[in-house]
Amino acid sequence: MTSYTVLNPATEQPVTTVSQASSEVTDAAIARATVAQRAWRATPPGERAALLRAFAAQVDAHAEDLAALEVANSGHPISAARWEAGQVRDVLTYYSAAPERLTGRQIPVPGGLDVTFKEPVGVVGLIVPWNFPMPILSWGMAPALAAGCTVIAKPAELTPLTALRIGELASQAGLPDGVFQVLAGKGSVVGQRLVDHPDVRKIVFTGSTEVGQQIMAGCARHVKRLTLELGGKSANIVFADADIEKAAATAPYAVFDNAGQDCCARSRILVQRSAFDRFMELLEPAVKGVQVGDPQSGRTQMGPLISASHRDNVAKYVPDDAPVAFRGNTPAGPGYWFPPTVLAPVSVAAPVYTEEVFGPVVTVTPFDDEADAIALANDTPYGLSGSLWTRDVGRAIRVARAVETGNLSVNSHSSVRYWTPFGGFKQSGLGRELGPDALDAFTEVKNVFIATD
Ligand code: TAP
Repeated sequence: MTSYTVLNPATEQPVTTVSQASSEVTDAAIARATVAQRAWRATPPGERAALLRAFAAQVDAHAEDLAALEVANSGHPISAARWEAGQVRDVLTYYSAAPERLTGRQIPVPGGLDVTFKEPVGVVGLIVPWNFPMPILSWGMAPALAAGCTVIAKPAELTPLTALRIGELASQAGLPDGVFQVLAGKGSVVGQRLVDHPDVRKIVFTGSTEVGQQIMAGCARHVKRLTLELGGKSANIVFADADIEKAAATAPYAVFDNAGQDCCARSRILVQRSAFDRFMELLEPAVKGVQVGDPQSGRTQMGPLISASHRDNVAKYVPDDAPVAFRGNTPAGPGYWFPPTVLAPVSVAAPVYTEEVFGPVVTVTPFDDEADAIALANDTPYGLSGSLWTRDVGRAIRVARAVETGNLSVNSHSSVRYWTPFGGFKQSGLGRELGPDALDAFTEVKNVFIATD
């Protein structure tokens, strides 16, 4: 086995060293998961539900440790990391109700009785990115387990610590051996093996569109079930009739949350021309007021970027001659810091406007009318998230229906709610996670006809 030294992105100091699984170790885990799945799907629904509730209780009891681990591994501010650990508990609790509600249908047919069953797809490979290690793990893990699937999770190489700990908590909660396994390792080794192995029946992948395309091609060879949650370049559309103060005050949270390393980041702010100057006046103090610094402090709102190489990628979008309208601050000393940065005016052909930066960089662009706003918002291969601000209810509904995106908030900067479906249009992904129908992605419909004549 090889090993990987995890660095704290706020201090650049080693945190710990983690063993990385090989292809052979991955095969052994798949074999365990395949055997475990037969017993797990046969476990009475009430028992599966109770085990998921016990798992949620373990996460709750260790939420503070999990949050501290994420602060050290990912540099997330402690308040955000606490929310993330709570999200794992809440998502497990939400889906713990599902095993006992996994009902099929009875369909009227001549000559007999027709019923459908929702059968678990089997072993699920869950490939997780580094930006939200805990929530994204839970969005795939909890409904898959509830459906009667077994799960092998592969966290990102950079951020394995909370996933490994959650794997231990699953065992402590009493989940049988092989039902939920976490394999730290490289995407090109562990992730690729999960995609290529015929006994893994479904892949849930969250990450870049580029790797998602490769995974889709790999899954096609086995006609393997696949959910893809990919990149984004979402718009925050502000009409002149909106509550401009609120739109400007919340715009930094809509894009600088997790230092902009957020697939839902509204990294293109579009403002109606007549309100543009007023919006910029209000945005400047909001951006300069973002508290960037020690992730362990309860006052910190934004931490560092994940790595030195990622900071270099982000910095390429803001060269020395970039049109910086204003920017926030960063601490001096070690850490992969990048200040919240607002660019305007920016050409709609510029890479910073068209590409996913995945850092705390936002462009602000004026638009003339509703049609112009919709055209600008849709002028991207992505379609994951977005916000729009207006006091006109008719316009809110018209524009929300016209923007090609999977998740949209009106007069709000919020993104993901585990009670509601989440996923992307266009190159932002395939399929939906979360919400009441999430188990559809982990079950196959079986139709059975019973002759009565
Ligand atoms: P990627 O580089 O695509 O990596 C994502 C995961 O895939 C990692 O665990 C990675 O492992 C693994 N991987 C890499 N190559 C693989 C291969 N050939 N086969 C199987 N697995 C492979 O993305 P990232 O840089 O970690 O995350 C940032 C991206 O994720 C952004 O584009 C962001 O928008 C997107 N994202 C989307 C969402 C949703 S919900 N739509 C949420 C969060 C992030 P290693 O880390 O070991 O390479």
